[in-house]
Amino acid sequence: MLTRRNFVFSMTALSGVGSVALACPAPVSTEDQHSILMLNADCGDPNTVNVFEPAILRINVGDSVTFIPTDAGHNSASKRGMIPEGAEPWNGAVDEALTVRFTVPGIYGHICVPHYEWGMVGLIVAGEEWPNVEQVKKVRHPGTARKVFRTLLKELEA
Ligand SMILES: [Cu+2]
Repeated sequence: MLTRRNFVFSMTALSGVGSVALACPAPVSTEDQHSILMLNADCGDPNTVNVFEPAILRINVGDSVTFIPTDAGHNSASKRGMIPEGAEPWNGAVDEALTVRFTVPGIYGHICVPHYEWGMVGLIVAGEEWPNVEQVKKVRHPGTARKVFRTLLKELEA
């Protein structure tokens, strides 16, 4: 399990090594348990701030995902209109880990409430059938979230 202490340690260990990219811990995944890190900056691109890592996560129906508060100030909440019919919405507390199990196939859009309009959003895709894909595309978003969701959906369908 990833802890804040591990993360701080790895940051410290790498400081002074020159221009190494941000020391981002890899999200831990087992067969049916996955994690999404909530970060202040993208690991590969420090200019992209406030991100879910990974931004797109594909899982099997029935798998669980834990949102991990690697950096402070973030949460994950399902976006209204962007989860399949019959699925349970979620709204995690800022700075707290939250585990959600995905029992309904489809696409799930989620947002960080404090950074939604700045584009801190992501997609979780459960299973190979996406009954709600057209519905998901119709949802409107403020600011940068619009562009990021559009990019993620394009990536997903590519
Ligand atoms: Cu955030």
